Amino acid sequence: MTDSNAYIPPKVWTWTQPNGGHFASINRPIAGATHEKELPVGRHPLQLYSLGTPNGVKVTILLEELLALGHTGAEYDAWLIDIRKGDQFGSDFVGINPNSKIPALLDRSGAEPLRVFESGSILLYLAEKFDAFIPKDLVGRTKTLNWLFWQMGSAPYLGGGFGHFYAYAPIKIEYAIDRFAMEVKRELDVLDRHLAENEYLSGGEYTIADIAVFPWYGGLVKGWSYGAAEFLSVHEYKHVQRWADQIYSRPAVKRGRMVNRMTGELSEQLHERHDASDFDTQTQDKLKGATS
Ligand SMILES: N[C@@H](CCC(=O)N[C@@H](CS)C(=O)NCC(=O)O)C(=O)O
Repeated sequence: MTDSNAYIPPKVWTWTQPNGGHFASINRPIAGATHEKELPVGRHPLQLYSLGTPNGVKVTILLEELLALGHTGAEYDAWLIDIRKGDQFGSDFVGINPNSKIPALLDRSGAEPLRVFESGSILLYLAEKFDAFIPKDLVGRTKTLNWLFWQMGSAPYLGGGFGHFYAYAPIKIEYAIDRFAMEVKRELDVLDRHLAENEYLSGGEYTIADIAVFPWYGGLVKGWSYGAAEFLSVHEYKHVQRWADQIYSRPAVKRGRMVNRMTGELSEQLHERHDASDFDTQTQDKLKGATS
C-alpha cells in the first residue's frame, strides 16, 4: 500500500518543476499559445490537425467511412500535430482549439472557415453535415447520443486515470491503479452487458457512437492499449470482443486507424493523408524513409 503520509499538500498549489511523468515536459497549468506557428492548409475543404491517438482516430475513421459511402465532400487533409513536441500550443492550432488538444478540424467549405474542436463535437458535426452514421429519428438519435456522451465522460477514466497511472506515471501508486482499474472494468462490464443484447451501441445500426467508443474500449480489449490486456483480464468481456472484431473488420476503420499514427508497425502508419491514394503508397514510402 502507498504511504499516505509521504506527501502533504501545501495550502496553495504552485507549479514548481516537471514531475518526471511521461508528458511532464508539455504539461502546464495555463492555457494559450506558447509560440507563433502557422498551420499548413491543403486543397480539401476539411483540414484536420491531429494525431493517431484514440481521440484522433475517431475522426479519421468517420471521415474514411463517409468517403467509403460516396460523400466526396468529406475529402480531407490530415496534418500531423506532434503533442510530444508541443505542436498543440502553436498559435494557429490554439486559434482552432483554445483547449490545445487534438483533434481539431477546420471546415473551409462555407463563407467563413468554421473551427470544430472536441472529438465528440467533430463526430456530431460531420454526421449532421453529411446526414450519415446518425439515425434520423429522435429515438435512434438519442440512443446514439447517449453512448457518444457516455464515451466522452468515461474515457478520461481510462486514459487520464488508468492509462496514466498504470503505464505513464513515474511511480506505481497502488491506490490510484486500483481505483482506476476498478472503474475501467466497470465500464467494460457496462459495455459488455449492453452489447450482449445489441449488435451495435445504438441498437441495430452502426453509428458515430461505435466510432467514438471503438478506439478506446475496442482498442483495450484488442490489446492495443497500455500493455494492460492481461492485467484487466479483457478476455472476460466476450461481447465487447465480438463487437470490436466486427468494427475492426471494416476497411474504413483500418484506414482511419492508420492516419496520423506515429506508433506501432511502420506499415500501419500514415503520418499525413491528403488523398485516398496515400494509403496505397504509404508502406513503400515509409520503408524507404526508414532505410534512407
Ligand atoms: N476531450 C477531448 C480530449 C482530447 C485529448 O485529450 N487529446 C490529447 C491526445 S488523445 C491531447 O491532445 N493531449 C495533448 C495535451 O494534453 O497537451 C476530445 O475528445 O477531443
